[in-house]
Amino acid sequence: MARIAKVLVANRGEIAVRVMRTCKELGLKTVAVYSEADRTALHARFADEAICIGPAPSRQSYLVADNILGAAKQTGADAIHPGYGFLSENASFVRACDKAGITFIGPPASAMDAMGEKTRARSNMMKAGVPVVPGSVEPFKDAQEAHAYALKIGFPVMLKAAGGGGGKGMRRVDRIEDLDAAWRAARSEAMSAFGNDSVYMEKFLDQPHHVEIQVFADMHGNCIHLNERECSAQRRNQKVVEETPSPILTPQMRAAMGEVAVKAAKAVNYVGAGTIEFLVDSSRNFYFLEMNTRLQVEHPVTEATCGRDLVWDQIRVAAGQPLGYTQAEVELRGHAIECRLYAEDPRTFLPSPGDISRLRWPVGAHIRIDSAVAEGSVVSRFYDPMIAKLTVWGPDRPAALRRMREALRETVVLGIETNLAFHLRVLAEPDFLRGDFSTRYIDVHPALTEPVEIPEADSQAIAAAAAVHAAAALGRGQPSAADGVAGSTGSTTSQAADFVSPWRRAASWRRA
Ligand code: MV4
Repeated sequence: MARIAKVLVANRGEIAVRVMRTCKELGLKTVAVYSEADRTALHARFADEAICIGPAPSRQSYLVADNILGAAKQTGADAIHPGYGFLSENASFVRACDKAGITFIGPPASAMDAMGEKTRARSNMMKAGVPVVPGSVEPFKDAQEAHAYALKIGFPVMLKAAGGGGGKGMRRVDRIEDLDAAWRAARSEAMSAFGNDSVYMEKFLDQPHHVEIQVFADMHGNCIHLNERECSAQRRNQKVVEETPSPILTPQMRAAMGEVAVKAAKAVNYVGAGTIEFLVDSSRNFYFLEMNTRLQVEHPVTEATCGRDLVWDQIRVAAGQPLGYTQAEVELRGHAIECRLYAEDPRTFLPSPGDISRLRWPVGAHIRIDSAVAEGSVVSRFYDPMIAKLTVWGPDRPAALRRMREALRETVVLGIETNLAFHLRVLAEPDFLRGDFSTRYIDVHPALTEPVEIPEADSQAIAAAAAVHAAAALGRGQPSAADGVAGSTGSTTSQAADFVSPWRRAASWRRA
């Protein structure tokens, strides 16, 4: 049984803060690491101790295993939580932790190896009796082989990089005459993304759903699942909205997918929190896509419906304790939705770094904010532009959707551009409200991402109006004139609430 008393969080931003919160609840000491660009970042200030691990670029700081291990030794941390991204799925880092006698809060290196490469993962899953997307087991030696295989399984096909997931090195091919060009493109993209130009082939699935199952295993042979997350609302391989339960799953399908996910995790002797991603086709067949051997960004929706703290469970399992609950005890209560708030230009979807001049989060029952920014924070161009996650829970899907809409309407982020208005559009879009969407959802609803003409609004007035709205929601009535509202927005709460209409509050949607 490993002793864990001090946890170093090898990450930044919202996930670093989120992990530290649980550590504090457990009475564990926390160590933050930060780059020179993050000297004043919230995650560094949130920890008991903070160590600078290098210059702003992640390659010189958050991705340098030696610097992180050095910080752990210097501070006497006995465990490292990697968060997501960065070193979280790096098997050599896990081995380095093992060698240094530091507990890695995550799966063993061997499980990462077994799931890291897509072709290896597929062949491991096939051996275990887990359904995988039909296609080749091995990468092809040359274009000739790819041709022959495509003719065998029939078009359309998907060329995919063997080296890694996330949509890089992926090409849909509809006709034989397009195969050579796609083959070359996939290989070169795979090379630059993963340093490995191996490419294999799958049958193309049309408008699949992306449904993933949360799994959890301990060192004592217990392995369970905590239901699914529906992640079909994505743009360019970036998730924007996630929810659980999935609107397309029946209890029978949930049980079947859960059972397969547990089988997949057991086949690689998994320990800790993991996610089995599936593609679900229009006939509701489901296929293993890949395994994420980490805690995921969207874990709060699972926590909201299962009533568990997954980081707490991760720490206990890493310390060698049993999971402590059985499959039969896993709950699925109500419905939870997460919206990812990105600092991005609403027209180009390019990151929009800058200084946050005004910030107001929604308040209320069953609303959760995971964020590591505050008024005055700088959103750095060096890192992921996700600035927060809004998660709401409701007794059912319509209730959760209503709560999310109101939560978004209470949210104010000024100084940078965000996708707040995009989220409000999704939450008003009929197909989404019906739960009728696949991974092509955003592509087939171009109106969601069209710019809208809004009047130039005064940022001070908008923030003040939001304060009125929030005060009214809390039943505190009118704020004083000192809050700067009366003169600019009129004096009734209804007008003030009106003034914070989605388009205006997204003041970042400036006139094009
Ligand atoms: C597919 C597919 C259709 N058929 N594979 C995209 C990300 C990568 N992890 C796998 N992806 C896909 N693989 C076959 N054989 C469609 C996608 C896909 C997708 C998958 C999950 C979530 C969003 C997506 C958006 C577009 C395409």
